[in-house]
Amino acid sequence: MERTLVLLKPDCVQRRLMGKIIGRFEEKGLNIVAMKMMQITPELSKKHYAEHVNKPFYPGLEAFVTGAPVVAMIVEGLEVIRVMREMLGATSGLKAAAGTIRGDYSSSRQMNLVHASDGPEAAAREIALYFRDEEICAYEPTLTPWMKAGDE
Ligand code: FUP
Repeated sequence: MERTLVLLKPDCVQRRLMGKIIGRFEEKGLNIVAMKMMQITPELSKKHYAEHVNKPFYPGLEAFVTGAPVVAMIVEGLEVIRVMREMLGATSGLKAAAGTIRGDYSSSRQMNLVHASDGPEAAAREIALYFRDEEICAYEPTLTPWMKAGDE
């Protein structure tokens, strides 16, 4: 079982799309094991986007992600890091395939609604940035026997 860090970004909160997008994760059978609404500070933004801090688009990105609350969550599932990235689609909503979350709801590269970790190292780093161990509510969903075979 894998875990990934997902953020419903300020555009998602402001556009009242939180419920729809959380619903897609639930319908897929993914397991949300931590979730909170919070305001990202400039300091946290710089840590989260450390690889982009010196890029020309960073100041606009920081203003955007710190400009309204986000919902941070840890989502658990088989191969969830890849599965979640595929559910989100390409970074730009203009390029993302129809049927993906960004493809269906975003027409922007910056305002692409949702962030998800892009690999196991990023997931571990980002989960530690947003959550303390005691905020994680690991549990065995009662639906598991109807979501996958026992040997999957
Ligand atoms: P992703 O992994 O899909 O979140 O995308 P990246 O790590 O490439 O980019 C991080 C964030 O920077 C994205 F959410 C979108 C934003 N971005 C811009 O605002 N402008 C750009 O030119 C590239 C990325």
